[in-house]
Amino acid sequence: MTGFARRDVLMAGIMGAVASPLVARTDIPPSLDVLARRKGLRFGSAISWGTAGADRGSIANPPYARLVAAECGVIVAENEMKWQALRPSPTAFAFERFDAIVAWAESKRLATRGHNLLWHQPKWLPRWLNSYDFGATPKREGERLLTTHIDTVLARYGKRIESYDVVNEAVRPSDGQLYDTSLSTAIGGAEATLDLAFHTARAGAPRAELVYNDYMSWEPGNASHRAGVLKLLEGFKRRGTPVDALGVQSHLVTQGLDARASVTRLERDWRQFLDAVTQMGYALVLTELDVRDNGLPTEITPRDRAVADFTKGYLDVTLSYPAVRDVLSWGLCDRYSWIEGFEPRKDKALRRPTLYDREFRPKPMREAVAAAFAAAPPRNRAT
Ligand code: 9MR
Repeated sequence: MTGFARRDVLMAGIMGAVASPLVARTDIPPSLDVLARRKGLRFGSAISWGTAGADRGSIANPPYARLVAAECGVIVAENEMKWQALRPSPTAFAFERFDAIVAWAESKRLATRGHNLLWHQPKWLPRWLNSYDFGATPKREGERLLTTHIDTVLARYGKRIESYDVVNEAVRPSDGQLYDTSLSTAIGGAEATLDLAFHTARAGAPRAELVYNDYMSWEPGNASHRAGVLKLLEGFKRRGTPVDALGVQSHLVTQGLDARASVTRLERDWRQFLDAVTQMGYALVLTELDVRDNGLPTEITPRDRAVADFTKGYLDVTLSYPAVRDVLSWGLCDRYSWIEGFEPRKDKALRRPTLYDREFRPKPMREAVAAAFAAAPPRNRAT
């Protein structure tokens, strides 16, 4: 099938259009999740909550929700399970939005990943927690707050969520040290706080996959971040902290037009890191794939090509590790990606970080992910 015909068929499905009677159903290209499953992997995406009619990457936006349901086997709430969303105050929980996302996923027979139970940085904790009075027995109060939060979330979702980012981004990229927060100061140290989070999660969800999730990546400038994460993972092993997998966020940054040359340059250090992680016995989950199209021309065709080739190179190397179980993109459509707000391009051209363009048309990056799944070695899935 030509690129155009494939795109039209896929679009017909996503946009809810009536497929042409001339097109046999067998011509519908397999979804990314179907391709992933052939290798024992799963494919998924982030999705948000939103009001009906709002132009957001949400469950209430029909074209976006259809796209996610069509391509994915697993979803993750982009923001709605975070403390900032769930915890308006020390005593309250606000589950409505995350509940709606989990219910939507179940109605589409999609699995849900939980992101996250503790984002270990003051910047990402609710304001009330940063200025909280832990009272006369701060350790006990800090432990009570953290364990109550985790217990409550796990009790509510039980077996409905089988993989959690228990701790998110605890390592400071500049020097590899752990952050401190009001909670960890009260509890008496960052390591003790993270350990408590994982032990509480294991007790509350004994069968769930427990993940430490971070954005140490393969581009230059990440060496101390990677070293810090390795040190943290070694510490977890030494202390018997129940951590099953490393979440490799995979917010990639292109390094210029020659993607092949970039991949060749980056591969060695990346393999060294993944070798170290997997030799410790951790599984790997690619949790937040997207691409910042830096150092690339404004013109769309070469830009999309380089993004796709860089993605393919990254996935080829990373999926060669059978320890990788899931690949999730951080949103599926350029229109709703966080990257535009985070770091706009210097030339003011709109970012193109995901698999589908602003009109929900598949981009070369989608083909790159599909090709990487097709090329990946098969693996056994226990779950
Ligand atoms: O994409 C998310 C954005 O909408 C939020 O404003 C932000 C803060 O909650 O978090 C973004 O998602 C982040 C994820 O939770 C953790 N890894 C980095 C992601 C991009 O910043």
